[in-house]
Amino acid sequence: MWRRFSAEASDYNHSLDVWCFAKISQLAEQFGATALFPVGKPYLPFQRWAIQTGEFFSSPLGLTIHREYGLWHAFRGALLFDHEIPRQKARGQISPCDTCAERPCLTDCPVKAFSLEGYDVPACVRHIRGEDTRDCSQWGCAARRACPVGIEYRYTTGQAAFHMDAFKRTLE
Ligand code: B12
Ligand code: SF4
Ligand code: SF4
Repeated sequence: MWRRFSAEASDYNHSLDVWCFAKISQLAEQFGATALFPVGKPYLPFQRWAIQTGEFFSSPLGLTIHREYGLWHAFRGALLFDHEIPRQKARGQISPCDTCAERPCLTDCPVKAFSLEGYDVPACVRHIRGEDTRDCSQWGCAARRACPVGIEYRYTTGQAAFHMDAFKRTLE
Protein backbone atom coordinates (compact mmCIF):
# COMPACT_ATOMS: atom_id res chain seq x y z
CA MET A 1 0.00 0.00 0.00
CA TRP A 2 2.78 2.43 0.93
CA ARG A 3 4.58 1.97 -2.42
CA ARG A 4 1.39 2.59 -4.34
CA PHE A 5 0.42 5.60 -2.22
CA SER A 6 3.93 7.11 -2.52
CA ALA A 7 3.72 6.90 -6.31
CA GLU A 8 0.29 8.55 -6.43
CA ALA A 9 0.62 10.89 -3.41
CA SER A 10 0.86 14.18 -5.29
CA ASP A 11 -2.47 13.50 -7.06
CA TYR A 12 -4.08 13.24 -3.61
CA ASN A 13 -2.35 16.26 -2.05
CA HIS A 14 -0.12 13.83 -0.07
CA SER A 15 -3.01 12.85 2.19
CA LEU A 16 -3.20 9.13 2.97
CA ASP A 17 -6.74 9.55 4.31
CA VAL A 18 -7.90 11.14 1.04
CA TRP A 19 -6.15 8.42 -1.00
CA CYS A 20 -7.71 5.65 1.12
CA PHE A 21 -11.11 7.30 0.86
CA ALA A 22 -10.89 7.25 -2.95
CA LYS A 23 -9.58 3.68 -3.23
CA ILE A 24 -11.87 2.09 -0.65
CA SER A 25 -14.95 3.96 -1.93
CA GLN A 26 -14.16 2.53 -5.38
CA LEU A 27 -14.02 -1.00 -3.92
CA ALA A 28 -17.29 -0.43 -2.05
CA GLU A 29 -19.00 0.59 -5.29
CA GLN A 30 -17.58 -2.42 -7.09
CA PHE A 31 -18.90 -4.83 -4.43
CA GLY A 32 -22.20 -3.07 -3.66
CA ALA A 33 -21.10 -2.23 -0.11
CA THR A 34 -20.87 0.90 2.04
CA ALA A 35 -17.38 2.15 2.84
CA LEU A 36 -16.55 2.89 6.48
CA PHE A 37 -13.43 4.70 7.70
CA PRO A 38 -11.49 4.78 10.97
CA VAL A 39 -11.18 8.57 11.04
CA GLY A 40 -13.99 10.98 11.86
CA LYS A 41 -16.22 10.99 14.89
CA PRO A 42 -17.93 9.01 16.25
CA TYR A 43 -14.97 6.64 16.00
CA LEU A 44 -15.95 3.19 14.78
CA PRO A 45 -14.53 0.18 16.70
CA PHE A 46 -12.05 -0.96 14.04
CA GLN A 47 -9.75 -2.69 16.50
CA ARG A 48 -12.62 -4.59 18.11
CA TRP A 49 -13.80 -5.70 14.65
CA ALA A 50 -10.27 -6.84 13.81
CA ILE A 51 -10.06 -8.88 17.02
CA GLN A 52 -13.39 -10.53 16.18
CA THR A 53 -11.87 -12.00 13.01
CA GLY A 54 -9.64 -14.16 15.21
CA GLU A 55 -6.55 -12.94 13.30
CA PHE A 56 -5.65 -10.04 15.60
CA PHE A 57 -5.11 -9.73 19.35
CA SER A 58 -4.86 -6.93 21.84
CA SER A 59 -1.28 -6.02 22.82
CA PRO A 60 -0.03 -4.20 25.93
CA LEU A 61 0.46 -1.07 23.77
CA GLY A 62 -3.21 -0.80 22.82
CA LEU A 63 -2.32 -1.59 19.21
CA THR A 64 -3.56 -4.89 17.85
CA ILE A 65 -0.99 -7.56 17.05
CA HIS A 66 -1.00 -10.17 14.25
CA ARG A 67 1.07 -13.36 14.38
CA GLU A 68 2.82 -12.65 11.09
CA TYR A 69 2.73 -8.85 10.70
CA GLY A 70 3.18 -8.08 14.38
CA LEU A 71 2.26 -4.47 15.19
CA TRP A 72 2.98 -3.34 11.60
CA HIS A 73 -0.48 -2.96 10.20
CA ALA A 74 -3.27 -0.39 10.30
CA PHE A 75 -6.92 -0.36 9.36
CA ARG A 76 -7.73 2.00 6.51
CA GLY A 77 -11.35 1.15 5.84
CA ALA A 78 -14.07 -1.49 6.06
CA LEU A 79 -16.84 -2.63 3.75
CA LEU A 80 -20.32 -2.86 5.22
CA PHE A 81 -22.74 -5.24 3.44
CA ASP A 82 -26.52 -5.34 3.80
CA HIS A 83 -26.52 -9.12 4.08
CA GLU A 84 -24.73 -11.47 6.40
CA ILE A 85 -21.48 -13.03 5.21
CA PRO A 86 -20.66 -16.44 6.72
CA ARG A 87 -17.73 -15.96 9.08
CA GLN A 88 -14.51 -17.84 8.54
CA LYS A 89 -13.86 -20.23 11.37
CA ALA A 90 -11.47 -18.69 13.86
CA ARG A 91 -8.15 -20.50 13.56
CA GLY A 92 -7.73 -21.00 17.28
CA GLN A 93 -4.54 -18.96 17.27
CA ILE A 94 -2.98 -17.66 20.43
CA SER A 95 -1.59 -14.18 20.79
CA PRO A 96 2.19 -13.80 20.39
CA CYS A 97 2.05 -11.62 23.53
CA ASP A 98 1.01 -14.65 25.61
CA THR A 99 4.42 -16.28 25.07
CA CYS A 100 6.51 -13.09 25.17
CA ALA A 101 8.22 -13.25 28.55
CA GLU A 102 10.36 -10.11 28.24
CA ARG A 103 7.68 -7.72 26.91
CA PRO A 104 10.28 -5.20 25.61
CA CYS A 105 7.47 -3.01 24.26
CA LEU A 106 6.74 -1.98 27.85
CA THR A 107 10.29 -0.95 28.71
CA ASP A 108 11.64 0.72 25.56
CA CYS A 109 9.74 3.99 25.68
CA PRO A 110 12.09 6.64 27.14
CA VAL A 111 9.22 8.31 29.03
CA LYS A 112 7.36 5.09 29.98
CA ALA A 113 4.25 6.29 28.16
CA PHE A 114 2.68 2.81 28.13
CA SER A 115 1.53 1.24 31.37
CA LEU A 116 -1.40 -0.69 32.75
CA GLU A 117 -3.17 2.67 33.19
CA GLY A 118 -3.08 3.24 29.40
CA TYR A 119 -1.16 5.50 27.05
CA ASP A 120 0.23 8.78 28.40
CA VAL A 121 -0.23 10.89 25.29
CA PRO A 122 1.08 14.21 26.78
CA ALA A 123 4.34 12.54 27.97
CA CYS A 124 4.88 11.00 24.54
CA VAL A 125 4.23 14.25 22.73
CA ARG A 126 6.51 16.31 25.03
CA HIS A 127 9.30 13.84 24.34
CA ILE A 128 9.00 13.61 20.56
CA ARG A 129 8.68 17.39 20.26
CA GLY A 130 11.74 17.85 22.47
CA GLU A 131 14.82 15.67 22.90
CA ASP A 132 13.44 12.61 21.07
CA THR A 133 16.33 10.48 22.38
CA ARG A 134 15.14 7.35 20.51
CA ASP A 135 14.49 9.10 17.17
CA CYS A 136 10.80 8.20 17.30
CA SER A 137 9.97 11.02 14.86
CA GLN A 138 12.21 9.50 12.23
CA TRP A 139 11.97 5.76 12.88
CA GLY A 140 8.55 5.46 14.52
CA CYS A 141 7.56 4.69 18.10
CA ALA A 142 10.48 2.97 19.90
CA ALA A 143 8.09 0.83 21.96
CA ARG A 144 6.50 -0.46 18.76
CA ARG A 145 9.93 -1.08 17.22
CA ALA A 146 10.99 -3.10 20.28
CA CYS A 147 8.49 -5.86 19.48
CA PRO A 148 10.24 -8.91 17.97
CA VAL A 149 7.18 -10.09 16.01
CA GLY A 150 6.97 -9.33 12.27
CA ILE A 151 10.13 -7.20 12.17
CA GLU A 152 10.45 -7.77 8.42
CA TYR A 153 7.23 -5.72 8.07
CA ARG A 154 8.51 -2.74 10.05
CA TYR A 155 7.78 0.56 8.32
CA THR A 156 10.64 2.02 6.31
CA THR A 157 12.07 5.36 7.52
CA GLY A 158 10.05 7.38 5.02
CA GLN A 159 6.82 5.62 5.96
CA ALA A 160 7.49 5.85 9.71
CA ALA A 161 8.38 9.56 9.49
CA PHE A 162 5.23 10.22 7.44
CA HIS A 163 3.01 8.62 10.10
CA MET A 164 4.78 10.27 13.04
CA ASP A 165 4.43 13.62 11.31
CA ALA A 166 0.70 12.98 10.79
CA PHE A 167 0.41 11.91 14.45
CA LYS A 168 2.03 15.18 15.62
CA ARG A 169 -0.22 17.23 13.35
CA THR A 170 -3.34 15.41 14.64
CA LEU A 171 -2.43 16.49 18.15
CA GLU A 172 -1.92 20.09 17.07
C1 B12 B 1 -8.16 8.52 18.84
C2 B12 B 1 -7.05 7.68 18.24
C3 B12 B 1 -5.74 7.97 18.65
C4 B12 B 1 -5.40 8.97 19.75
C5 B12 B 1 -5.37 8.16 21.07
C6 B12 B 1 -5.94 8.91 22.22
C7 B12 B 1 -5.77 8.08 23.52
N1 B12 B 1 -5.86 8.74 24.60
O1 B12 B 1 -5.52 6.89 23.52
C8 B12 B 1 -3.97 9.42 19.32
C9 B12 B 1 -4.06 10.56 18.31
C10 B12 B 1 -3.04 9.84 20.45
C11 B12 B 1 -3.52 8.14 18.59
C12 B12 B 1 -2.20 7.79 18.42
C13 B12 B 1 -1.77 6.69 17.71
N2 B12 B 1 -2.56 5.83 17.02
CO1 B12 B 1 -4.48 5.92 17.00
N3 B12 B 1 -6.35 5.96 16.75
C14 B12 B 1 -7.32 6.66 17.27
C15 B12 B 1 -8.68 6.27 16.62
C16 B12 B 1 -8.96 7.31 15.52
C17 B12 B 1 -9.87 6.15 17.53
C18 B12 B 1 -9.70 5.21 18.76
C19 B12 B 1 -11.05 5.00 19.38
O2 B12 B 1 -11.45 5.74 20.27
N4 B12 B 1 -11.82 4.03 18.82
C20 B12 B 1 -13.19 3.82 19.22
C21 B12 B 1 -13.32 2.53 20.05
C22 B12 B 1 -14.79 2.37 20.38
O3 B12 B 1 -12.84 1.45 19.21
P1 B12 B 1 -12.45 0.01 19.77
O4 B12 B 1 -11.84 -0.75 18.61
O5 B12 B 1 -13.55 -0.65 20.47
O6 B12 B 1 -11.39 0.43 20.92
C23 B12 B 1 -10.13 -0.04 21.05
C24 B12 B 1 -9.10 1.08 21.27
O7 B12 B 1 -9.63 2.09 22.10
C25 B12 B 1 -7.97 0.32 21.89
N5 B12 B 1 -7.05 1.10 22.74
C26 B12 B 1 -7.13 1.28 24.05
N6 B12 B 1 -6.06 1.98 24.48
C27 B12 B 1 -5.27 2.26 23.41
C28 B12 B 1 -4.05 2.94 23.33
C29 B12 B 1 -3.42 3.11 22.05
C30 B12 B 1 -2.09 3.79 21.93
C31 B12 B 1 -4.07 2.59 20.89
C32 B12 B 1 -3.45 2.78 19.53
C33 B12 B 1 -5.32 1.89 21.03
C34 B12 B 1 -5.90 1.73 22.29
O8 B12 B 1 -8.60 -0.75 22.64
C35 B12 B 1 -9.99 -0.82 22.33
C36 B12 B 1 -10.44 -2.26 22.24
O9 B12 B 1 -9.69 -3.00 21.29
C37 B12 B 1 -8.32 4.86 16.04
C38 B12 B 1 -9.16 4.45 14.82
C39 B12 B 1 -10.46 3.76 15.27
N7 B12 B 1 -11.56 4.12 14.61
O10 B12 B 1 -10.46 2.96 16.19
C40 B12 B 1 -6.83 4.99 15.74
C41 B12 B 1 -5.91 3.75 15.87
C42 B12 B 1 -6.26 3.02 17.16
N8 B12 B 1 -4.59 4.33 16.01
C43 B12 B 1 -3.67 3.65 15.42
C44 B12 B 1 -2.27 3.97 15.45
C45 B12 B 1 -1.37 3.13 14.55
C46 B12 B 1 -1.78 5.00 16.25
C47 B12 B 1 -0.30 5.44 16.36
C48 B12 B 1 0.68 4.29 16.57
C49 B12 B 1 0.02 6.29 15.12
C50 B12 B 1 1.47 6.37 14.68
N9 B12 B 1 2.23 7.23 15.25
O11 B12 B 1 1.85 5.63 13.80
C51 B12 B 1 -0.32 6.39 17.58
C52 B12 B 1 0.17 5.69 18.87
C53 B12 B 1 1.20 6.48 19.58
C54 B12 B 1 2.62 6.40 19.17
N10 B12 B 1 3.44 6.53 20.14
O12 B12 B 1 2.99 6.23 18.01
C55 B12 B 1 -4.25 2.46 14.70
C56 B12 B 1 -3.93 1.16 15.42
C57 B12 B 1 -3.60 0.03 14.47
C58 B12 B 1 -3.33 -1.23 15.24
N11 B12 B 1 -2.35 -1.99 14.78
O13 B12 B 1 -3.95 -1.50 16.22
C59 B12 B 1 -5.77 2.80 14.61
C60 B12 B 1 -6.73 1.62 14.65
C61 B12 B 1 -5.96 3.62 13.29
C62 B12 B 1 -5.79 2.81 12.00
N12 B12 B 1 -6.06 3.48 10.90
O14 B12 B 1 -5.43 1.67 11.95
N13 B12 B 1 -4.59 7.43 18.14
S1 SF4 C 1 6.94 -7.07 22.68
FE1 SF4 C 1 5.91 -8.97 23.33
S2 SF4 C 1 4.22 -8.27 24.65
FE2 SF4 C 1 4.92 -6.48 23.50
S3 SF4 C 1 3.57 -6.41 21.69
FE3 SF4 C 1 5.40 -7.58 21.08
S4 SF4 C 1 4.89 -9.74 21.46
FE4 SF4 C 1 3.36 -8.48 22.58
S1 SF4 D 1 6.67 7.57 20.22
FE1 SF4 D 1 8.52 7.44 21.55
S2 SF4 D 1 7.98 8.71 23.34
FE2 SF4 D 1 6.06 8.23 22.29
S3 SF4 D 1 5.24 6.36 23.21
FE3 SF4 D 1 6.50 5.69 21.48
S4 SF4 D 1 8.55 5.36 22.37
FE4 SF4 D 1 7.40 6.59 23.84
